[in-house]
Amino acid sequence: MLLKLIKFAAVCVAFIAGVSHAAAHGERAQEPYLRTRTVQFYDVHFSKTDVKVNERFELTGKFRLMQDWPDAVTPPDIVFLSSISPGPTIARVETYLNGEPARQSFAGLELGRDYEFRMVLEGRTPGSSHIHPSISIKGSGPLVGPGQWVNISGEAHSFAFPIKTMTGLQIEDLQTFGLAHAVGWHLAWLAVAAAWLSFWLARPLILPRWLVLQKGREDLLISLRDTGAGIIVAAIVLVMVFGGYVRASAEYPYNVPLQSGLNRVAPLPASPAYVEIKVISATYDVPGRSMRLATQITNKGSEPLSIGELTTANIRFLNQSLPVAMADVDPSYPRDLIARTGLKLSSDTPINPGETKEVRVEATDAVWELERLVSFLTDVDSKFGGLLLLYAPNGERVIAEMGGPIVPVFTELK
Ligand SMILES: [Cu+2]
Repeated sequence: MLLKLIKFAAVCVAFIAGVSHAAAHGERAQEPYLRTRTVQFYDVHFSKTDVKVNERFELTGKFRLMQDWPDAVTPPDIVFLSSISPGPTIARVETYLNGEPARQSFAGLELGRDYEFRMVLEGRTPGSSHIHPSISIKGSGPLVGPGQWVNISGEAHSFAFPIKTMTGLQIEDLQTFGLAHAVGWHLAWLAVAAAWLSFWLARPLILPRWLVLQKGREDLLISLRDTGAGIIVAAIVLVMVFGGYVRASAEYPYNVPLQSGLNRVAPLPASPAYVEIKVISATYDVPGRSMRLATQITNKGSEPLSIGELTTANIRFLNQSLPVAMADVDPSYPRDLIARTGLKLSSDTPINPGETKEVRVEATDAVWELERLVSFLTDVDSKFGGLLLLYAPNGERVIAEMGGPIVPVFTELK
C-alpha cells in the first residue's frame, strides 16, 4: 500500500515538474484560417525584453481586421484587448485602444480597418515569459499577436502593486488588499454551512427517513426543534447579509461598481493611397515549403510603389533588396517570426501610379511547417490571407489586404 502511495506521489511530482517546463501557449495549434484571415498584427514593438520584477515596459502595435473574415469565426462585434503570458508572470497596468482607455470590451470594430494599441506591463514573476498582445473575440476566443520572450529578473516576493484610490486611500499592495476580509467571509459562511449540515447529519438519515415516508408519517420527520433551528439559521444568514452590507457601505461610502458597458472607438484613418490586389492563383508547394502567388496589383495612388513585405499569422516575409522594408523591422520583433529567405518577386521595379502589373510573389521558408500553417491545405475552407506592405520613394507605406483560395502542389510549378 505504502509503495503504491509513493509511486503515485512520484507520478504527481513528475507530472507537475514536467508541466512547469512547458513553453509558449500552443499558439501554433490554432487553425491557419484563424491566424491568416482574422487579425493581422503589425508594427508590434516591445520597449524592453529584459526587465526586473516591478519594472514597467510597453507593448505597442497595430492590427488590421481582415475584410475576408472567415465564416467559422464570430465577427469582432465585442472584443477585449489584452496580453497573454504563461500565468500571471506580468501585471497589466494600463491598456489603450486608439488612445482610449481599454478597461472594458469594445463594440462594433470594423472589418478592413486598422487599430492601434498600447499596453503598459510590469514584470511580476521571475523567469522567461512568452508575451503576446491578444484580441479576444466574444464567441470565438483569443487571437494572438507575435509572441516575444521577456526575461524577468529579481525576486517574486518583492513584487508589489501600490495604487491610490480616487478617495485618496493609499493601497500598498493590490495583490493582498482586502484578503483578510475575503478569507474571513469565506470562513464565516463555511461555519454556517457546516453547522447546518451537521445539524441534519446527526439525525437518522436516508433509510430510517425513507421507512417513515413509506408508512405515511411525514409529520415525524421535522420536529418543532428542527423548525426552530431552521428559523435561527435563516435569521443568522439575514443578519450576516444585511449586516455585512451596512458595514461595507459605512467603511467604503464611495465605490464604483464593476464596469460592464461596452466602449466604442473609431478606427484609424484609412490609408489615402490605395492599392488593389487580385490573386489570380495561389499554390502551396508542399515539399518546397513555398507559397507562390500570381497577383495583379493596381496602384491607385499618386506615387510609385515597391513591394516590401508579405505578413501573415505574425510571420514576416521581407523583400531583402528593398532597404526601406528592411529598416521597418523593429529590433524587438521576435526573430523566429521573420522568414530567413525573405520574399521573392518576379519583378522588383515599382508599380507606377495608375498601372496594373502582374507580379509573382514567392514566400519560401520552413517557418510554414514550423508554425503549423500548412494545415490550411486540409481545411474545409482552404483559403489564405495576408497583408502586403508597399512603399513609396518618400517612405510612405501602403498596406493592402490580399487573399483567396489556395491549392497544394507536390512538384515545383514553372
Ligand atoms: Cu506564446
